[in-house]
Amino acid sequence: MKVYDSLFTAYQNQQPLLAVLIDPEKTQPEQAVALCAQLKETPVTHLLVGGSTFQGPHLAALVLQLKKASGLPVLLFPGDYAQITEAADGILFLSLLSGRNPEYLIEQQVKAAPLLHHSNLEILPTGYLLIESGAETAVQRVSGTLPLARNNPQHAAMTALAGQLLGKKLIYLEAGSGAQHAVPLEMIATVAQTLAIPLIVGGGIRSMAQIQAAHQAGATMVVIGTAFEENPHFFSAL
Ligand code: 1GP
Repeated sequence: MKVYDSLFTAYQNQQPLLAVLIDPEKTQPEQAVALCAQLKETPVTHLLVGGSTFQGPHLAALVLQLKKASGLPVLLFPGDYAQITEAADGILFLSLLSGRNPEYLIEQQVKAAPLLHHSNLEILPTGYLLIESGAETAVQRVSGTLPLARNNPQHAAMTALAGQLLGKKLIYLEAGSGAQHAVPLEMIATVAQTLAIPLIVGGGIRSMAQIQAAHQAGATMVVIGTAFEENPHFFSAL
């Protein structure tokens, strides 16, 4: 089954998905086997690969090793169009709908288009919403955009709905990697109730209780980056 079909089936069946974000800036291909060994017999269902600032040459090798060692679908989560490789199963083709910087609304996508034109990558059009989380995050700094207010779930829901109406297949609520505060549960619930497409939630989630709460609020997929980077046993301890 294609990746999006399986995501949509999970959404329809309210089956919780759990993704690990691997930052290629901090991970070498040789580390993939040991890293994936920590994910065996855990609830992890997908791997995302990407970062705000990565420009290095080893992306394809890393993705190939992760695919081989984990057996899980690997999706690109690029901070820049340079982070595209055919080695992955698919790409979250992001548009930063919370921001008002044309570079991340459409320019990066135009630069990516020739790379994706004849590609075999599964393309998953994704509305990406940055949510205020306490302090400035890398996404905010790199994109030069302001996040949406965390105390206005209705505005986040309408921004997400606009994304769905524009044809996005996924919405990603992002507090930012290492965020002080994760996306508020009330906001997850309001957005999820508004949408008819799967919702991804990440940033600042550091415990099983938070993962479960995000799923219960309506996230189809929860993304964990920092908690696993800091503790390789994070998932096996779940
Ligand atoms: C970042 O949502 C992801 O895009 C993961 O965030 O590193 O805080 O888990 P953390």
